[in-house]
Amino acid sequence: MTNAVKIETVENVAVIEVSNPPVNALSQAVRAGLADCVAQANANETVQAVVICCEGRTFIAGADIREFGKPHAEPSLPAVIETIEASAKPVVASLHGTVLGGGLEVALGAHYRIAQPNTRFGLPEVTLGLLPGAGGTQRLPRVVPVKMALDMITSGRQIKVAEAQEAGLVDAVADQDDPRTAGIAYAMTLLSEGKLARPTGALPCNSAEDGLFDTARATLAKKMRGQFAPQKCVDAIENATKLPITEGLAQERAFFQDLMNGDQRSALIHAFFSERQVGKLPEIKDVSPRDIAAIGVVGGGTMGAGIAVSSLLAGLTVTLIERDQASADRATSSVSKMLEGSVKRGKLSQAAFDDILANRFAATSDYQDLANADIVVEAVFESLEVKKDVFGQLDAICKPGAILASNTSYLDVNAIAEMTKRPEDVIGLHFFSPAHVMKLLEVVVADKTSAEVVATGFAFAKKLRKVAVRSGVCDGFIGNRLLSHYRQAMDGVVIAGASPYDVDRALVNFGMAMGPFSVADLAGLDIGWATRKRLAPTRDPREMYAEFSDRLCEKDRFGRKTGRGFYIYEDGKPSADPEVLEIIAAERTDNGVKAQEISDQEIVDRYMAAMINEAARVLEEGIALRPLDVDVTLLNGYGFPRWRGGPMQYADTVGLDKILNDIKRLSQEDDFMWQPAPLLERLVAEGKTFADLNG
Ligand code: 3H9
Repeated sequence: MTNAVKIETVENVAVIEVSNPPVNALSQAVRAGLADCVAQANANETVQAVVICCEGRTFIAGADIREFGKPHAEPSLPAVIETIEASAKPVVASLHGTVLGGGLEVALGAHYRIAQPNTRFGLPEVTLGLLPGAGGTQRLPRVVPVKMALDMITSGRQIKVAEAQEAGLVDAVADQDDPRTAGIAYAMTLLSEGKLARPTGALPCNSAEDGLFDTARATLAKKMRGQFAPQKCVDAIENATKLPITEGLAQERAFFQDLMNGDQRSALIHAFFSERQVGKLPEIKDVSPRDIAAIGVVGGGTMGAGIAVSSLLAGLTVTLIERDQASADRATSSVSKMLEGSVKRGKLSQAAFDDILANRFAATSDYQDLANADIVVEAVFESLEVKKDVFGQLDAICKPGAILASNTSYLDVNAIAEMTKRPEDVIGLHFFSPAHVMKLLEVVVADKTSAEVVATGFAFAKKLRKVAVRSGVCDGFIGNRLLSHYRQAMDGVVIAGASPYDVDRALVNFGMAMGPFSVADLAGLDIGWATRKRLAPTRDPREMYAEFSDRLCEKDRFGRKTGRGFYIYEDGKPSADPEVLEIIAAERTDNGVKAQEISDQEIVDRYMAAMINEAARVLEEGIALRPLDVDVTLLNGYGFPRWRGGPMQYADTVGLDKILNDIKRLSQEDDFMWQPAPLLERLVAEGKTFADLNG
């Protein structure tokens, strides 16, 4: 027996307790310990019932994902669960915390389930590119309706106790707050009622309504485009309704192994761990963040209002400053509209909505109202002069220790910090639009920003339930700097012969949430235009400059907000516009370019090569600390397909030599745009990967 699992007898009940912090994952030691203890309990004549429970903050939260991709160590989880299910004595799983994945499968292998009132249940394997591989697809639809099992398994969503009890997943809700005591008491009650072992696998599978599986396949093909696991989940659950359990389990195992060996599984697990690693930075280790309760926001446009809403939804108090009372009133109405949306989606109660507007939100035109703010986020017009002016005013008014943050998406945070007498308190907090929805927050650390302020930036992001990535200062930080570069590569593809619609289609098929020209229309073409004008004086004459975007802006075609950009929007629906193609064709003619046929694969290759090459530079300059910071940025702010893991993971998957070869090939057409990044060349020469740099 191992330390991870211990067994003790209390009267006639054997209590098997797992202790494997932090989340009691099913490592080899836990699996072996469970099987061993269940065998001991069955061999012990004084034992009449068995309880499985866990120490710490949660029941088992799943298989140990760190073991995935490594050689398998016996016993396997399916075998352990079969041992539990085959126990001649009734087995009770006493649940608390988050009962997830393999943890829920262990609970389904037990004969009875009792749960603490705030327990949550889920089979999130699909979010890791897998299906439940230890009987979950076969046992869950034997306990709850098939439709519900299908929904839980293909979405990975967690359910609460009330739903679990109503569906039959838990038999009882505990009235003692200790899972061990609750489990023992429940086991004794079952014994007193003469209850026997009740193996889930021996129950008939619930029946499915006609067409359920085909509809699910079609819906998932759209909703989880490009992913294999959701379809395999449907196949496995359909098997449960048709095959004997032993065959269903064997098929499930085969599907699981297939998915386990695939790139999508490694990419999704890379994303999972990277999002947990991204906030672990040497500079803030053991540094306590400052307290944050009162937030100031300067500017009540879409961004400012979104930042205010995000903070309000996190329980913070917000004072928003606009230039005059009329603008402040408009900002109040935008904020309350966004909050109403949250009420409609069931994310906010009507009472909480009323409380926010009455007590936690104010919009004014008086900077003095920011005197007590713990942090002020500036979200005014993207002009260095305007921002410098705002920071001068904030410096004069805000209390000592208040953090002054800029939401700039490109500008120099060092120059902004210089406008204050407290550059150590100045930081960039780059939110993404809509700020109350998008997960990413770039925490931009300027030369003089103190570690305490960086730590507070990360703590603030956590409060807002956002994923924060550290970025150094450069034009566009991590995300927008990459975007400028791959967008330029796509402008090159368009001049060479593809249409913006070809580019968007190829990249959406690759898995991007949107193509770059649709993104530009959504952001507003005037934004990119302003940036191009700002950078014009420093532009290198060797740089290829496509003018078609400027031509559109000159015609006041600023994208969605004006109803026309690269696309025409009617009732919000985009369609291709022949006039755009004419503008592009004219530019080709002016430059003596003969349009070539460019395949979708070539579009993807150029897009990825540009993104990866620039990311290698961003890494070498220390703007991003590790490749995983780049991946987390692109996954959470730029619609990069999670199942490809991010651009750095993608590069490792296809091979860095292939990326370098693409760049070298393209440099024959444009040797300014396509200069290989020295880091990429070095990694290829040394036979290394980006993952090797993650530490
Ligand atoms: C599965 O079960 C397959 C089976 O069907 C079949 C098998 C044959 N393994 O998220 P947190 C670490 S697939 C290893 O910050 P929270 C995590 O990396 C699995 N480590 O805490 C972090 O480490 P560190 C299905 C894990 O309170 C620490 O624990 N299960 C695992 O915000 C704390 O994590 C899942 O997909 C794991 N399974 O959230 C559940 N899980 O401190 C995945 C966590 O070194 N986990 N760690 O950075 C979660 O969703 C959340 O971690 C949980 C806690 C909700 C449990």
